[in-house]
Amino acid sequence: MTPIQETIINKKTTNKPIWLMRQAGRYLPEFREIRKVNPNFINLCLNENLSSEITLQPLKRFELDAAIIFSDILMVPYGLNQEVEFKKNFGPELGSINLEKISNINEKDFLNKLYPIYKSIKKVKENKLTKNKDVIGFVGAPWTLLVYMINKHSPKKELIRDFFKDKFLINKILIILEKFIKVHIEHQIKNGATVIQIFDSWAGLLDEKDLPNYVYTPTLNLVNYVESLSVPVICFPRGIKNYKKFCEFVKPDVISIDYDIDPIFISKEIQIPVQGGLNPKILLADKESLKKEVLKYLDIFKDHPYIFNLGHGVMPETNPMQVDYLVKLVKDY
Ligand code: 1CP
Repeated sequence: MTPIQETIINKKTTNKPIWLMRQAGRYLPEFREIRKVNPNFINLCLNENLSSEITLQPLKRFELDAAIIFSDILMVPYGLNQEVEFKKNFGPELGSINLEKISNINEKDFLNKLYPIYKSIKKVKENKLTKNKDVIGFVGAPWTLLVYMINKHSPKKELIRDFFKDKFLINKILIILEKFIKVHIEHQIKNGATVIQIFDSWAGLLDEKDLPNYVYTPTLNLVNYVESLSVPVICFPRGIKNYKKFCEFVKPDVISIDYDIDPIFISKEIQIPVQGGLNPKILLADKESLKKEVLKYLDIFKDHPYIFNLGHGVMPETNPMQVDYLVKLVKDY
């Protein structure tokens, strides 16, 4: 069993496995080299040789317990034939939605478009660098994908006005998303993903009263689906206030927490395995401050099944030496 599986399945507390959100990416010079000559981000995700190489880059440097596949949550809207483009210094920009076009897409066309992602996972799984480690597949939660599909760019702080105006459209898209997210999960697992993480990056934009409809129920359906395939599932409903309630409704195998939530409260109130929490900004500080914060999380979760991770992705300006120091601190604890 891998260290992460021991934490999740056996609820082991004596080891603290570690991987980092956005561990493959912009803070690594070897990634920037590849990115420089591959300006089209979608094409890069669909190049199985390069995407598998990028996935493995952090494992060559650091003693991490998992690889997370180099792809993006917006590959699902792309697979559904919505235009998706990543613009420099702006982020994603999506095309307008043609409900008829999206409703008519079949599984075969979707899989054909995303086929290189599955090949890339297979390559990563077969590489000796992932021996006795997990390969993490992932999807965006229906709510977060809906936000990008309707909003058409990052909501940053707020949704476009009239976001909820066309309830028919929203409900229709949510049904289509659930179906194809499941297809995407299934094929990641078939090709070697051993854990699935569901990113709900914009769960925090919703009012408490809307969470059951847009977050709890759609996510629960996915959690049940992943569990039916006998693979553990990690949920990251970023920015919600009530993680306890989320866990009671959705029952994931692991809950990933952001850095705004009090880890002491979580360790007392939540019994299931926990992941993450450390503010990624602390990696930009000096070693002493970093050490203090890392030990804080490790101490709080000493007797809890805990996977070390951040409360959001590694920032682009992070020095890889700091990541190295962080991983060593966790391994030496
Ligand atoms: O080089 C570049 O300019 C591209 C930057 C980049 C990278 C490296 C983007 C654009 N996506 C990714 C990869 C990625 N995205 C991974 C795999 C790599 C890894 O984790 O190491 C994963 C898991 C994601 C997930 C993702 N994409 C999320 C969920 C997590 C989160 O950050 O909240 C979201 C919201 C996206 C959308 C996205 N992709 C990229 C951008 C700039 C954005 C928009 C973010 C925003 O709206 O603010």
